[in-house]
Formats: sequence, C-alpha cells, structure tokens
Amino acid sequence: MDLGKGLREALAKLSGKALVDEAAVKEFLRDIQRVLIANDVPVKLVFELSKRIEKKVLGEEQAAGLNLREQVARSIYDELVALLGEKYEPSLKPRRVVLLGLYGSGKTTTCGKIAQFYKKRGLSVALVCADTDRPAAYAQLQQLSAKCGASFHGMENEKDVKKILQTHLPLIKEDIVIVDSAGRSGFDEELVRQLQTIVTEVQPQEKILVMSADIGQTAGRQAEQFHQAVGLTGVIITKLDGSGKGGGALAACHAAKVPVLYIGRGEKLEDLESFDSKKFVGRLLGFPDFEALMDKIKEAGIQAELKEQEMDKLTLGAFYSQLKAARKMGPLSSVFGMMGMNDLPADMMKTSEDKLKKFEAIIGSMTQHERDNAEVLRKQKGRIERIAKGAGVKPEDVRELLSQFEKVANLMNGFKKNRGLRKKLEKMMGKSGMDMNKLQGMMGGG
Ligand SMILES: Nc1nc2c(ncn2[C@@H]2O[C@H](COP(=O)(O)OP(=O)(O)OP(=O)(O)O)[C@@H](O)[C@H]2O)c(=O)[nH]1
Ligand SMILES: [Mg+2]
Repeated sequence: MDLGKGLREALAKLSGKALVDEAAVKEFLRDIQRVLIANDVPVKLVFELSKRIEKKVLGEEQAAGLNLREQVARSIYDELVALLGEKYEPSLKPRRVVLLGLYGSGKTTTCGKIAQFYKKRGLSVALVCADTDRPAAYAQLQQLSAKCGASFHGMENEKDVKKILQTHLPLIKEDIVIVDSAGRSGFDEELVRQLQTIVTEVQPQEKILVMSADIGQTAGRQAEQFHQAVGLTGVIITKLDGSGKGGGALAACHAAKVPVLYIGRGEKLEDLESFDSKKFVGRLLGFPDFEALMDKIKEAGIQAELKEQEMDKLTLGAFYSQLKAARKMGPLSSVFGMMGMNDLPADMMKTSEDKLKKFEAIIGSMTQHERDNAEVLRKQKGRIERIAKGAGVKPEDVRELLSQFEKVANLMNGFKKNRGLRKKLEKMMGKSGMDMNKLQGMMGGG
C-alpha cells in the first residue's frame, strides 16, 4: 500500500467519526501501524511512535480540555516529521563533495542533479569522474555536465584514481567540485580502500552516500557501515518516485543518526530536492502545511457530528455534537435549537469553545456504556471522579455537563407531551421541508 494513501485513508476514517473517543484513537493507531510497517518502516520505530501518540492523547500527558480529534492529527503530524528527521539547508559556500554508494544507486545521475542545483543558485560547478571501473562512466558524466553547464574533468581509460585526481584537482577553479565514484555490488574492503584514496586526495567537506529508496529499512544498516568506514556527512535517497519503501529508508537513516540531505524523485536533472521532513509529511498527508490539515480535520469533524442527529435516544455523544453545532452554525442548526430558544438557557446554546473542549475530553473518558446511558453516572459514586481524572478536569465540570444534558433530556420528554410547542415546530419544519416523523423519531416519540 502506498504510504501517503494509507495515511490519508486512516486520517479520513478518524475525521469521519462523529465522536472521537479512546476506541477510535486506538483503531486509528492500529491503522497507522499497519500502513507504516507495510511501507518498511522498522517495527520498533512504529511501536515507539504509536505508544508516544497514545500517551500524548489518551494518557496522563493529555492537556485538559483539548479536542481529541485535533490532538490526534497534531501528534501524528509531529511524530511523522520526527520519524523522518531534520530539514537540510544546503550550504552555498565553496566546497568539495564526493558521492559514493553501491551499484546503480543513482550516484552519477545525482552528481548531475546536484551540479544543476548549485548552478541554479549562481555558483560555478566542476564534475570529476573518479569511477575507473564502469566503462561508460566517463561518457555518462560528461554528457550530464554538458546538460547542466558544469565543467567536466576526467581521464578516459585511466585506471589510476589517484593519478586522475592529482592531475585534475589543481586545475579546478570552480566554487563547487563534485566527484563521482565507482559502485560495487556489496560493501567490502576493496570499495573502502578505493573510497579512502579518493577522500585523501579530495579532502571533501561532504561525503554523501547515495542509496535507492527500494532498499527500504536496510538503508539504515548500509548508512552505518559506510559511516564507520569513511565518515559520512549524510545520505541521498533516490528513486522515491518509484518505491513504496521510501518512508522506511528515510526513517531508518534517521534512526541510524545519518541525516538525509537530498531526495531524488525522477531521472531528470531537476528531480532533486533538499530534504524537508515537514514538506514531505505534508505531501504524504495531502496538505501543503499543518494549518491546512487542521482546517480539514475540524471541518470533517463538524460534518460527522451533524450526521449523528439521527438519534433515537439522546446520548451524551449526540448531546455534545448538538452543542457544538449550535455554537459553530447558530442555534437553528441543532435539534435543540429547533425546539425554540426560549426553552433552553441562552448560555447553553453559546457554550464557550473552552468548555466544549472540556466536554469532549470528559465524554472521551467515559466508557461506551456510560455515554449511551448517562443515568448510570449519578447512580454510582466513583464514576464522576474517575472520569474527571481521566479527562484532566474537575468533578464539577463533569457535573455541569451532566446537568446540562439532563435539562435537555427532560425538555425532550416534555416536548413529546407539549402540543403547542409541537405545532410551532411543525410550522417551522414544514417550511424547511423536514420530515416531521423523522424528527419525532429523533425525540424518542412516535
Ligand atoms: N526513477 C528514478 N530513477 C533514477 C533516479 N536516480 C537515478 N535513477 C536511474 O537509476 C539508474 C542508475 O543510475 P546511475 O546514476 O547510473 O547509478 P550509479 O549509482 O551511478 O550506477 P553505477 O555507476 O553503475 O554504480 C539510471 O537509469 C537512472 O536514470 C531517481 O531518483 N528516480
Ligand atoms: Mg555511476
């Protein structure tokens, strides 16, 4: 499953719920675990991540009175950003860069991409071919340098890397020097020797390992090996356009403490970007930035709550979504509002945002049974204390929610008997074309 698609589906499922409670959060976390593991993110990291989110939104760290739905969105975003690592700011100071890595990882192509990256920022660039193994390496890099306007250095058919570097490096006057090295099928001593020769001659400020996204979490171990052998300054993950394991590769490198500097997203010279985990996560989730994501989550939440108006018995969950709708869209959008404003205390219809958040936290701390049968809360003593503690609020807050709920529930019972009010409502509803039978159903009448 595609990482972005999987994450987006899990978030959409969560946002589509009328009430986000503990069970919904746990289900969301299971979905997220499945998606991340399927995308080759190391299992250990996945469990640590979901544990942290659970603790943050359900446990003791939970901030009092915060909306659970928004808290979950906030923490999954933060955690994914943290999972993938830091943002890289490329330095524009003159420097020497060596690219290294195994066969076919994209070294030579990436040399061209980085050359173009610096050229576009107004620097002069020289490309140096130090790959003496692959027959076409020289021609390939030469073509790329012509394409991006970098100067090219190398000695065709020369097998001595040291000689090439000692001959050409003194001639180079450009700001940025990028050296391409030979690949190998696996990490071995011969490769390390070759790289050490290059590093000794070039004295680079940057030693960058190039890896293809499709190696997934193996990228972590590979980065560690190369780092121990030649001391990396970072890695580049290529072919993120074609692999579902890119998330795994990125996460594993971050866990191995080797920073991701650039990512490659295609074969062309412009398909390179400096790595920015926020941008990356934003794109995965389908939003340009965090604010846009939060707006969407809020909107989806309100819509889902309105759907819950189809209730046959007033439950705390339905009561909460009605209060919230009344606040967001005016009293007439809620069933209570339709019953006539005079019958409800005005301040209940204008419950403050803070109080609503508290109420949501309180309802989130209840069991399903309590939510559906609010009468049990007054009957058994310890319940109110337990819920207050779980929600991080005072027992008075729980009692306040209950008394508001009871007022409305009584009013609904009264409604069934009050012919005058019914007439008034019938007239009102007739105009707006609502189904009276359905409304009576909602009120528990018949
Ligand atoms: N789709 C895609 N293809 C890429 C990307 N980067 C490189 N490639 C392709 O991968 C293949 C290998 O790229 P090279 O740059 O030759 O790899 P290399 O590491 O220099 O290979 P050796 O020198 O043989 O070890 C080429 O066909 C590239 O076009 C990328 O980000 N996306
Ligand atoms: Mg190459």
